[in-house]
Amino acid sequence: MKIGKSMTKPELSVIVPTYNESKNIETLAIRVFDSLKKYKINAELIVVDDSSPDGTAALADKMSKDYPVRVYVRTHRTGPGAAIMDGIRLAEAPIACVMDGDLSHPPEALPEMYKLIKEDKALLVVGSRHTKGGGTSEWVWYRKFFSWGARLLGRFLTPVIDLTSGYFMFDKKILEGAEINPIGCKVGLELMVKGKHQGKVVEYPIVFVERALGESKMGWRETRRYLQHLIALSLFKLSKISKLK
Ligand SMILES: Nc1nc2c(ncn2[C@@H]2O[C@H](COP(=O)(O)OP(=O)(O)O)[C@@H](O)[C@H]2O)c(=O)[nH]1
Ligand SMILES: [Mg+2]
Repeated sequence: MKIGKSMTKPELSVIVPTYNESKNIETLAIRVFDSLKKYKINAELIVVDDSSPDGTAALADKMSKDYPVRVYVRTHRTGPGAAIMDGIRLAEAPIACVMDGDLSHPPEALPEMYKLIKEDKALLVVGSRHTKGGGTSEWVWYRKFFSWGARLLGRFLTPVIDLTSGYFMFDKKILEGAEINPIGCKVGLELMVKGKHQGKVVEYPIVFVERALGESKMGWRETRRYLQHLIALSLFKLSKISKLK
């Protein structure tokens, strides 16, 4: 589906990949624009939907009558990573943010994250569950274990503690001259490792809220892609180190 142009040039593009988020998308849009309006930040919301059967795209499109929402519908479901990359390509603002559509990532953090970039304190801001003030709602032991394992595996790729966070904002300058092609959904990790951020990366504390409505779509496929992604990023890192020698 074609996507229109924004009416006025936004300062911030918020990108949300969606698959069956009809129970969350309206609340998400309202909370995003409410939180940004208080600080007079002119933003657009880009919903990248993989033809969800539950009508997420139609609901998001309805929101576009009242809010600067643009909807891009992909005909093939190739996963959140590819959807996010499409969203980044479509973003019209100089600063872009990626967040989940299930209300796990608090939109109320957007203004502070934005300020860090605007005030030149960061080129990449990661919404972090593992920095002082951040957290998660109570997780079952195996989820904690997998999350810990996923972070441990990526430890030598980046100093960022919450390296698997799906909530991140960046100045689009960090894409210039960088070859960004993530395997799987960890686009944030790809930017941490390959983005031209000159080390200006800040973790901003967020409390991750468990999805209340709808279902999680993450499974073994994304886990496998994550492992492949770690291998690709490790090779990238090693090739950079050997070039320096
Ligand atoms: N466009 C698109 N979005 C997806 C797909 N799978 C998941 N998502 C979205 O990606 C975000 C994170 O997915 P979620 O199921 O909440 O993963 P979890 O938080 O790891 O359980 C949500 O906004 C989902 O709607 C997909 O195949 N295509
Ligand atoms: Mg989720």
